[in-house]
Parts: sequence; C-alpha cells; structure tokens
Amino acid sequence: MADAPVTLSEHVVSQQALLPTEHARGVAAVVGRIGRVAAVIAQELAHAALRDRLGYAGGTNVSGDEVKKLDVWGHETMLAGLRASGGVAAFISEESKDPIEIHEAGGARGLVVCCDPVDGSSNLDVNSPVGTIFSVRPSRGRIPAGPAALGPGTEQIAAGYVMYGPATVLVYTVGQGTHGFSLDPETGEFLLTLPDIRIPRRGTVYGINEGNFYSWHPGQRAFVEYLRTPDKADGRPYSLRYSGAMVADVHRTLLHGGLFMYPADFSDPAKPKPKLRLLYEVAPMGFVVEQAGGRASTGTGRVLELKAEEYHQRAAVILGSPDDVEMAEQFYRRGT
Ligand code: AFP
Repeated sequence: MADAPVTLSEHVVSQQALLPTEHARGVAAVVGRIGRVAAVIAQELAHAALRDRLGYAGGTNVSGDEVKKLDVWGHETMLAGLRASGGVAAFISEESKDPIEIHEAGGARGLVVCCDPVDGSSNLDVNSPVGTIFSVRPSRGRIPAGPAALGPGTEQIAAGYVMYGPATVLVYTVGQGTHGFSLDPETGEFLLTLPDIRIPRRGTVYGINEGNFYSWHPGQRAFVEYLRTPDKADGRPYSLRYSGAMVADVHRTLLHGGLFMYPADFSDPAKPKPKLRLLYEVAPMGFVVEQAGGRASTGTGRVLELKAEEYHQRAAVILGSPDDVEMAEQFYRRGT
C-alpha cells in the first residue's frame, strides 16, 4: 500500500531538528499557520468575484501602489493568523508603513515575519495567478522587534511562498533544501508533492518586463539581446515568459530553470531605481532559490548579503539557474 502523503505540519515538525533549538517550535508554528491562512486566502480568491471583493479599496500603500480590497483583507487575515500562532513578535507587511509589534510574543524566542500577503494583485481582476511571500527572522529579544528584520538576508531562518494558480502550492525552506506542497481543497491540508526541489543548472526560459528595456543598465540590455539571439548549438534563443506576479515567475523558474529578473531602472545612472521589495519579495525568494541549488544576484552581488536600511527598501534581482545567473553577472561586469 502506498505511504500516506506527508502533510505540511508533519514536514515542518520533521525539519525542527535542523533549526536553532530556541526557534524550532516557533518556526514550525509560524509556517504551519501560514499554510492555514493560505488555505483561507485560496478560498477567498475563488469566491472573490461572487462576493464583490475584486477592485480597489481606495488609496495607495507605502510603496505607492494602488491598494486592492483583497490586499487589505489578505493583510488583516495574515496578521490575525500570525498573532494566533503565539510566536510572532513583529509583522512587517507590504500593506503597513511601520512594523506591527505583537507584544505578547516578545522575548528571545519571538520571531519577525516579513510578508507580502497578496503579491501580484494587479493580476486579480483578470483571474491570473497571485501569491503570498514570507520570510521569518529571529528577533533576538529586541524591543521593538521590527528592526531585527533589517539585517542581511542570510539571517532568515525560514522563507517561502504560496502560489494561487490552477492549484494552490506552498514552497518553503528552513535552510535545508526547498520543498513544495499542494493544497488538497477537500481537506484544506497541504501535501508534499515536490520534495527537495533542485533547479536545473541552466534553463531555456527568461522572465522579465521587457517593456522597460530602454531604462536598463547596458549590461542587462546586452544580456537580454544575447538570450534572444539564435544559436542552436548553445540552446538560444531562450523563450520569454512573464506573468506580472513574482511568485508565478519564480515558481516556473524553480521547476524548469532559467531566469526571473527585475533589474533597476537606470534612466538616471546616478540613481538606479529598483522596484521589488527586499524584505518580503527579493530576500525570501533568494533564500528559496539558493536552497534549491540556484543563485540570486543583484547583477553585481549576492542578494542575501544586502542589508536593508528601511522596511520597504527595494532591490534589483536576477535569480534562477546558477549558470544563467553567472552569465548575467558577466554581462554586468562587462557593462555592454
Ligand atoms: P503588484 O502586487 O502591485 O501587482 O506587484 C507585483 C510585483 O511586485 C511582482 O509580483 C511582479 O513581479 C512585479 O511587481 C511586476 O511588475 P511590473 O508590472 O512592473 O512588470
């Protein structure tokens, strides 16, 4: 008889031994809780059009994005879930300018969670994939706990994402490989379907918003020109796939290899302007991809070594198959 599938809760418990002792139980509780919140978000997304939950809430968030009703609802739902986990000392969310301190869970064991509850929300009105991205760090007893999130991404002790697509998939790491689960809509349970994901060394697909081509760094432009120049023996041209939701583009890259890139806007070379947020988009995805054998770079350095100076800081990212990311860095070094 086939073995019963491993549930997310069982898997997280089995990973506890790999975590620093003081955080093992807290991380298991937080990741398990994010899985439960994700199942609720998946349900809400499926019913959103029927319940008049699509469209704008009015106003913009701290990053200047127009806020959707589901962004607000996702933030409140995630906050309630993390509060209930009992282990979260601070919550940093795309939808809140300042960290939300949760005093009852302070102390050395308290965790800081950075999260984009509904990432890619501009896809919602056209029924295309969206996601949740999360990152967990130790607070080390700091009060307030929020500033503990500003260290380099190497301080993350867990990270992952949920993709709400044809199926809902949760992928996470605690620093010992990257593992994927599919939501069983009948039971609300996430079941292990992608154990120990390994990204191919090189891919055949790249994902980037090519509409921004003329505002990129010259090395970035030269690299994309190279990817689309035919050379059969070298496996080029690469195919272009881009969904507008980082989670969907990273998930494809993780499974099939290749690249996801969101480079900075270099229209003013003295002041390059990246778009994606470091704490709850770039750093957690960097951790997940590295743990699957991939690489995550800014074009000139490792993403996980970037330190944030503020909570909603932005960073450039080129992530994916290690050989492809290495190639991108070579073009940045050459500059053309
Ligand atoms: P929204 O949540 O505002 O839709 O932004 C999504 C996102 O942060 C990320 O998920 C995408 O990769 C990226 O922005 C898409 O940005 P462009 O629309 O500029 O390509």
